Amino acid sequence: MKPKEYIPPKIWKWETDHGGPFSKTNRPTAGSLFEAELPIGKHPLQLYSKGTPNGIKVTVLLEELLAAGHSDAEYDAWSIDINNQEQFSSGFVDVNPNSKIPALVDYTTSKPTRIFESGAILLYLAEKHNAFMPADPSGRPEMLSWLMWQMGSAPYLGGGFGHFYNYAPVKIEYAIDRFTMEVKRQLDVLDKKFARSEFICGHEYTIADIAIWPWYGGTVLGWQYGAKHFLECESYQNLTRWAKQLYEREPVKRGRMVNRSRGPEKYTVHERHSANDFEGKTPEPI
Ligand SMILES: N[C@@H](CCC(=O)N[C@@H](CS)C(=O)NCC(=O)O)C(=O)O
Repeated sequence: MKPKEYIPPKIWKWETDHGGPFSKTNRPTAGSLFEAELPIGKHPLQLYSKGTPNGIKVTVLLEELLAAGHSDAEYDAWSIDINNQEQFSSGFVDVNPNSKIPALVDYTTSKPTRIFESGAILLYLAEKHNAFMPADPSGRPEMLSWLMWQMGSAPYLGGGFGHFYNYAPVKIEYAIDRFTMEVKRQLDVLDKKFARSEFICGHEYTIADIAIWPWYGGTVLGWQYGAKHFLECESYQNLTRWAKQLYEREPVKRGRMVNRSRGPEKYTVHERHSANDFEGKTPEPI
């Protein structure tokens, strides 16, 4: 049966319940909804996040920095319950006026520095520590291109495909077709790149890999939207090779556990305040 056609009214009006799991969270206005301070821990970096793909990017990089010996990358990772509107507290909005995780505050600067947008946070941390960037500056444009590619492309995978395939209260063929087409094209872009190159920028592992992995690696490993077979992810063999190769890294495994809110307790480090928080925990196997 075809869904009833929607004729848009002259002016759109916000119904507080449009249906779907995010109907109580999403709103057409910005700004804080209530007064509350953010907690501050003892480390130089304070991360306010959740274990979604955008959050995982940052915790993977922080764990990579610590594993590489950058002890000033020690961080507290606080959990922001985005299903319970904690992203709309006055304290969070001061750090990110866009009310989305992840958001970071660096207390090592003369005045605390706030950073929001996961791509900006990756670049800030990589530049600050001069790590996970191409050793030769001539490689920087390629790395920035893939980092920006990820930031521009993933909303089609998450907000487009993931939303209409997995979350929308009605299955709309037109929307699923449109975003499936685009996501398969993106997966093919990556698969063709990884046929020629170990990492996204060649032989060096950079923040561009770290940005792409939770979204596109997570999709081909079957962690996103239950869509592995629908998208025929088995056919993207080069992308799958790269996704598995990254998940062999201990810091990647650890980063994926931090602030995680779904799945068994043993795979989850709800908040991370020191390396001890991983004790008794185990990464989810592929
Ligand atoms: N472009 C942003 C997107 C961040 C984003 O969409 N975060 C989601 C979780 S993955 C969020 O906080 N959603 C809560 C909301 O929309 O209210 C980034 O990369 O940091």
